[in-house]
Amino acid sequence: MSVVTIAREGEIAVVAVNNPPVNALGQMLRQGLWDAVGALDADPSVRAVVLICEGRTFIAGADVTEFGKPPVPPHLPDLVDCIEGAAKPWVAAIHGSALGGGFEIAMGCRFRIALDGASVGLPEVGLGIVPGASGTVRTPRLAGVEAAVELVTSGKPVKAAKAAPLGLVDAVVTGDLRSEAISFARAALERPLPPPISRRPVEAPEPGFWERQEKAIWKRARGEIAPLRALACLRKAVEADFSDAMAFERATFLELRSSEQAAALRHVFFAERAAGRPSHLAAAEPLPIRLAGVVGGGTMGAGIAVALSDAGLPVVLVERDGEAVEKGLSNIRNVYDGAVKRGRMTPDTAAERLSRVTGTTDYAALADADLVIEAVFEEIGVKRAVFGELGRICRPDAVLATNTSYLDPRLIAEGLPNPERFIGLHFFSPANVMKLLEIVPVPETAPAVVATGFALGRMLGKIPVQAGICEGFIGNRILKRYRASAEALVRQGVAIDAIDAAMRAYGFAMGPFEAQDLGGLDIAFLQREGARAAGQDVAETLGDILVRVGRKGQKTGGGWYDYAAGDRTPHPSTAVAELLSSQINGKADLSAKEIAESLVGEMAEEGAAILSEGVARQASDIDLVEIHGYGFPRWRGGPMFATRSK
Ligand code: 3H9
Repeated sequence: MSVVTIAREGEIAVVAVNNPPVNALGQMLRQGLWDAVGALDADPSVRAVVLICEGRTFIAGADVTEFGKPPVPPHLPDLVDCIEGAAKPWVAAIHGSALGGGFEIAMGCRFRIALDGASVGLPEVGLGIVPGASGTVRTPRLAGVEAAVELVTSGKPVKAAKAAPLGLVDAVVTGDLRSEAISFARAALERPLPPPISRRPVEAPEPGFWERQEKAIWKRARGEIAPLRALACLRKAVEADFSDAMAFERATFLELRSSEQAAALRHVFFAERAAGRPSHLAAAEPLPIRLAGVVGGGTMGAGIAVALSDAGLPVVLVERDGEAVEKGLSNIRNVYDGAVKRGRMTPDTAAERLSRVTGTTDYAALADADLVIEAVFEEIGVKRAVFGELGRICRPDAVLATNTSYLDPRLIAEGLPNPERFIGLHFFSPANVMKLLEIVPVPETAPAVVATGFALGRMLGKIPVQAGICEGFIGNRILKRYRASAEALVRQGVAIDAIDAAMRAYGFAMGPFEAQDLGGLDIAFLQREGARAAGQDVAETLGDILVRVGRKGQKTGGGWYDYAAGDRTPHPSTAVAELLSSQINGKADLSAKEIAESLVGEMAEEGAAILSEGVARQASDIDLVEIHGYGFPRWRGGPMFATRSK
């Protein structure tokens, strides 16, 4: 079947694109559209053209799978020019998303109308590139410099309702898009046509605008190059003429397309899309989830309840007594209040989502739940008692999940009737925000239950990754190695703040020691103490030395660093230097690059061990865990990608 077909509605031609799954602009589609312009220009009975797409979305952009290959004509910028230069006006009829090259094609059209709920955007910076078919040059001419800078440098799509007042689309319609677009085209023919976007003037911003933007983007980007390069293209679009700006954009696009950062971001793009639908579960049918339960209303349980309610599920929250139920519900309320305060949610939406959660002390309320997630205190006896109750009360086919971080799920499940419905679902705090979900089956877990874990991940908008059983699963095991390796550098005489600064320069928001001060050193300490009490041989860490004198992090006024009261700025601590002096041998002189390479290398080495033991199914899963759970810079592609032999 052809990827482009042409139909007629009187004097209006309707060009329909059908290139599943997302109508990406592969060579065949570009050629098809190019030929359509020629054919319709040559047909005197056609007065206007509607461009519409089949399937789930308008054109979602260039075909990213073509990026590693030599470009084949017709090139996208030429196609956009060709549509713009057509003798008849084209109207882009947008549903789903018009993204990247898709929105650039829409800007080649004389008009853009969008279905209510559709979005438009230029997400290229997320792929380590800049728009390469006039996105940086036409957008400021269409919607002004400020809107263009926001759209291009953030990469975030905007919904039609917001796009219309910005001038990105001419009209928002409801109902049947095809007939609305045909009516729009007919009406447009009755009026003088607006000039093509390339010929519209662009107003320069006020003095200092570019410098301010550059500073803000530089700070946000933390080493990511595409947003700053995109800003440079936008500036050129305002300060040079159209064709010079196009040449500048094209050169920047081609340079970045073959950059290491773009390769890393493409790797993450495809890994994320593959994550939700693992091939080994292709034959397993997920179980339906209509009613969910959460046991435990602490920070983690409340966050999980919010995530479930946000996805539209009714949630039963079970706690051990009335006071704990109230506390759990108030934890949930606080999350929604915070979202309203920050303008992320309307009060009505927050109230509706809150009302989907009911609190109780009675396990019987879980009798009809399809899924129950246990998020109680990390202690084996407490968790087993919960599953004792769940085994008694819940339907035999209900999926029962533990949110343990460190305990062995096999021990938690011991004695549970129908253990094939048991699974570990490891959320990351705050559970309603963090994208990562580690899915940890026990040997008995049925494939359909594992598939249900993945389906839940998709439902909650998370990145689900399957992990095998070992201490810390994938993420916390690598975290442990990372922290131990950072401590080893301190023992060799590398300064604590030099290590943190090196990891920030690498792209992390925080270094390993600052991060521990923020989260508290005591949790990992207690865990080590627990293992020691159980007879395990756990070596004394530098962190242990600090916690033993009460330095648990910011909450105690000091950890690896000192803090002034009410201020989160870390100050290197002479007290810590004294406490640790007997542990430090030498004065290693490593550059920031050497420090980061050493620590990322350690993470990757642990990752390799995890892979060889079968704890992770593929290297890209480890990268996703680090990016979505531990702040690894996305544009580095994750530790496995960053250290792969090239
Ligand atoms: C660009 O346009 C550059 C230009 O400025 C200049 C060029 C000269 N290419 O996400 P989903 C696949 S850069 C190839 O699960 P959804 C995806 O891998 C591009 N394939 O669907 C998956 O494959 P599979 C700028 C693509 O409904 C399938 O489609 N555009 C592309 O949840 C379904 O994907 C973007 O960055 C692509 N461009 O979401 C848009 N996009 O089934 C990226 C998707 O084999 N795309 N695939 O696993 C998206 O954001 C989402 O796919 C979208 C649909 C919102 C459209």
